[in-house]
Amino acid sequence: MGLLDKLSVWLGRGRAELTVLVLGLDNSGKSTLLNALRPPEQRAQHTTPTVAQQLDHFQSGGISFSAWDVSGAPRHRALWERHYRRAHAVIFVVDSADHLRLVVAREELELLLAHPDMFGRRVPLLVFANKSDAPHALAPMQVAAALGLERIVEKPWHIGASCALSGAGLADGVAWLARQLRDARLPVSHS
Ligand SMILES: Nc1nc2c(ncn2[C@@H]2O[C@H](COP(=O)(O)OP(=O)(O)O)[C@@H](O)[C@H]2O)c(=O)[nH]1
Ligand SMILES: [Mg+2]
Repeated sequence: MGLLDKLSVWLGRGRAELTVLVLGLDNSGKSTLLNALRPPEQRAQHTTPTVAQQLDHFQSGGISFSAWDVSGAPRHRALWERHYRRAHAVIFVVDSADHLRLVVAREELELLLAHPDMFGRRVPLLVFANKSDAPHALAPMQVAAALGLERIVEKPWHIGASCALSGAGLADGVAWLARQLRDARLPVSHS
């Protein structure tokens, strides 16, 4: 059973259509993470960046996942921001070994949280301190401090270490997300 199947079982299958946005800087591991969440039969064996871009969306068990690189070209910003309105949860992926770009990740997270379609909404925010296997990877507590997570009050948030390559840490994070979504008593969307 894939992680995603577990998530839909935890949530109660068919209860609601859920949209989960997977956001983070390029190279943080979003495509790899999405591939690990995918049901095994849909999993890509080799992901090249070009192919991965097309593979960065999938739907299974009433849950849709979309991943977006939130760095670079500001003109593309509207591409992922238009999905904020419908998002039930956000997974923010950080490369915990990329110390230099943590400040950029923080800026992007702040833009996300301040966006009119996100601000004030109780959208659960799951942060993966990814690449925990890499040399010099920061611990989740250090990543949390660098991102300023303790200042977030209007959204439930959680940070956990992950290794998207091996899948380590993903189940714990997804279990937290499932609990948040279940407790939120989401209205069933008919869109
Ligand atoms: N060591 C390590 N490498 C990872 C991990 N997750 C992703 N990578 C590698 O980081 C690079 C970028 O990953 P990718 O999923 O394409 O990042 P994206 O740009 O956020 O979609 C690839 O070479 C991945 O194999 C991880 O947890 N640990
Ligand atoms: Mg990618």
